[in-house]
Amino acid sequence: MSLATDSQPSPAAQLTPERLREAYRLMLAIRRFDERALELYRAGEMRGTTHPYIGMEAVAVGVISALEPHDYVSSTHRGHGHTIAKGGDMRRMMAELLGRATGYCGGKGGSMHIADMERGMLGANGIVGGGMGLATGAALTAKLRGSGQVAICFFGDGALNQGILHEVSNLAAIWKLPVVYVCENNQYAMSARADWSVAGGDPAGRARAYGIPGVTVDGMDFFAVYDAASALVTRARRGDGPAYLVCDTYRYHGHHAGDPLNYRQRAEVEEWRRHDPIERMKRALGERGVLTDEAAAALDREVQAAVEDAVAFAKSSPEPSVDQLMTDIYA
Ligand SMILES: Cc1ncc(C[n+]2csc(CCOP(=O)(O)OP(=O)(O)O)c2C)c(N)n1
Repeated sequence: MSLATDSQPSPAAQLTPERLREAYRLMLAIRRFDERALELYRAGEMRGTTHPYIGMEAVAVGVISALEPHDYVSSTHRGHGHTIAKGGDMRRMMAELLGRATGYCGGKGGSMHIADMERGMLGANGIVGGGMGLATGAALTAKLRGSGQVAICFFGDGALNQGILHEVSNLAAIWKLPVVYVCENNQYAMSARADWSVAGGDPAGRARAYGIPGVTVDGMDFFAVYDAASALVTRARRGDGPAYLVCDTYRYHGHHAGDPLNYRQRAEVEEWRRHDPIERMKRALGERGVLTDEAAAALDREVQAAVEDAVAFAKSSPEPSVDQLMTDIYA
């Protein structure tokens, strides 16, 4: 479905140089944070695991850049990118990964439970499709309160086949809720290929069953993601209801840090890497005269220093004390 209405410049064409550089910085931050998290896992410094967002940065940043700060986001087990793009604190994230009391969940939740309610980040989620009810519920509250907020529901291609997606899509459509369902089609659910496991061949086409827009974009391209997300968020905010946005993308690394990755061909990985979202963004900003190579390198150094600061903060933080064992639990 095309959302083009007139000959107005695209939303991305209207972004200021500052906002473009900030988007680039956020994409770099996601990559460097997750590269460092992988290193810490391999060095045996992290208990549990982590699901790297590396390769998919244009999706989180493209979509979340189209939001207002008070809008909502629900996440997945692969949640670091969403949290960083929503303005999350890398110190508290890293502390959570390393099980420290200063982490987002007091060190008791780990990578898959990071939430930041003050920033509208409703939480990562170990249950595939678990964010769907959260985002839809948040959109319902926004509608009932008349707050003008929009909710984004990020989920993977594997979650396309969870039953709850049908339930929330139907309710959101009949109640015209301000929610956009963003499918991060990174081609695999663990080792299951999307082109084998997702019936019908066209995930966005499923939106037709609910009478709502379904749009597919190149999820390795910040500008394509931002333009499509802006259009869908705008129509949701003005009361026209939900939509599906499918972003075709790729995870460069394994499903999680310990994945032996014996189910895909090296040539396939190399082909996707040729479309690297960060390199493409850097080139595009260079062509627009918004970011020189020197400025890009300086930003990278700045981001890496911030990640190292987060690691130092985490390592110097205490582990949760024994008296915290029974706090923050329901039963
Ligand atoms: C309800 C449920 N079923 C199965 C799992 C096991 N599981 C964890 S991640 C995953 C694959 C998810 O794939 P996708 O939704 O495409 O997200 P991606 O990992 O590709 O980002 C599965 C099956 C789970 N955590 N929850």
